[in-house]
Amino acid sequence: SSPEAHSQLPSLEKAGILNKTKVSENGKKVRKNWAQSWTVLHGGVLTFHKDPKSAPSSTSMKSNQILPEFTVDLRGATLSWAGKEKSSKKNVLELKSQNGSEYLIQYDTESIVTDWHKVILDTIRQLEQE
Ligand code: I3S
Repeated sequence: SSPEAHSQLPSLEKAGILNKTKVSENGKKVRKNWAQSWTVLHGGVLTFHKDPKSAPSSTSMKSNQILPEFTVDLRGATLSWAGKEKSSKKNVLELKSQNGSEYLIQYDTESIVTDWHKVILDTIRQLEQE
């Protein structure tokens, strides 16, 4: 592809509420911690924000402030529907980043998850084309 195409960020954008947990970090399993997250896809990066309810409220940090918790670079990432062995929840996606972190993404409304599945997969494919 052309240098111009390479410098172009993926155009797909989406935001919404999902349930998410990290399940491994740098190839090492970590304990699940399911929490709701304001999730934003922009520029080929998925950002999960902290649940405002769980954020510490101090004088310097208003409890209603939305703070990023994890960012996942979708370049080289893989996405699949998680099997029953990964979670007892329904509509669960498994996202693996190139650097060896794995996340589960879930929402009880199936159409919400199928929409995210499509947009994340399309973004991964856009990044592969560069
Ligand atoms: O894969 P696991 O270990 O069965 O995941 C469950 C646990 O993380 C559980 O918490 P603790 O065992 O740490 O207390 C969570 O409450 C469950 O939600 C996890 O399983 P699901 O099937 O919901 O992903």
